[in-house]
Amino acid sequence: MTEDQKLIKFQQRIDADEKIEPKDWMPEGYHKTLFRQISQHAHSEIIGMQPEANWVLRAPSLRAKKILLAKIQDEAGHGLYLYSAAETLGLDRSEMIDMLHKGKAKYSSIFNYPVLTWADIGAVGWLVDGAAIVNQTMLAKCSYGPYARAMLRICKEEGFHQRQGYEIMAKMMNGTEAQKEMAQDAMNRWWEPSLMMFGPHDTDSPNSKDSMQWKIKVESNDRLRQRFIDRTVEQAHHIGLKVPDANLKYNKETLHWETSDINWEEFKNVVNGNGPCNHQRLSHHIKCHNEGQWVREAALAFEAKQMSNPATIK
Ligand code: BYC
Repeated sequence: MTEDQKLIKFQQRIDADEKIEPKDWMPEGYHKTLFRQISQHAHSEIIGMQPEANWVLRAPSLRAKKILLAKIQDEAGHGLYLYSAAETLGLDRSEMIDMLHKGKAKYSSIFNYPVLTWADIGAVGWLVDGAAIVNQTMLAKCSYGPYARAMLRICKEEGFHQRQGYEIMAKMMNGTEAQKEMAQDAMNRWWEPSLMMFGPHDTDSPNSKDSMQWKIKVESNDRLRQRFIDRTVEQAHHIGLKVPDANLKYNKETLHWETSDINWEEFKNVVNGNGPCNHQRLSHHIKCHNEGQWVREAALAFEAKQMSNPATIK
């Protein structure tokens, strides 16, 4: 088969909603885009543990601490599924981590903002995981089998994460004036960064055309962002939170909430490494990775010992 024929056949499989599996032929661009997105997604899950981990020791009750710990462990699991999905494309996890440390791979902009109060933990669960669910429910229909399958499990867990965040916010909005102010302040700081998670407008998104043709993404950045806005504005109003946008308006014809445009300068700045916590997040990751070198070496030595003595393999 010529290269052109392979391309036509590949697109026919995509159009017929067949899943592409690791050993199948795929165009170089498909491989590259998938690898970029899945590895970026994996890094986001792992870096995203940092702001929440800072609050484990400060959680206001044993119940809150247990829930937060379980959530953070879930995020680690998501990172591992995603690194495994990315590894099916031929690079191993250590290479991906090296790319992250050298600034050649990104992670989600949202994790470069500080988590200042307990209400921020609520806002992260409710808004950040809420935005992630909208995006990932779409990615569960992605044409690449390992990524789509990883998403199914991740989405189930994100549903719990979103609800625990909303519960924190609802409790605070039912509390003292100081707690209400704290919840509103967290909402004010996390609303716009959450909208940025969906990426640039469709017209400014260089990867969308190919990604949509290949069904890596099956819905556009703006469409998903609008879905998140419509859901979340109602949830905010339900517990008495104000959406921090003077131009927020319900359009009775389109049946959608309209918002101000996003501060794209800030988005670019954060994505390019100049957000409030970029340096802190990456240097912490590098430090922990280096400190964990002995664990990786011990695991390899153990594996080598097991392999050299098959009788010990259970
Ligand atoms: N942040 O052409 P576009 C979680 C980049 S973790 C940073 O639209 P694409 C959680 C984009 O990479 C879940 N960069 O790109 C964990 C591209 O640059 P490059 C996080 C962004 O890929 C712990 C350029 O901008 N979710 O839930 O078609 C605790 C142009 O964009 C961002 C994911 O990672 C951004 N927000 O679409 C709590 C979802 N947006 O690479 C919670 C997986 C855009 O060409 N990723 N860029 O240099 C995706 O779905 C897609 O990659 C995006 C962007 C929708 C984000």
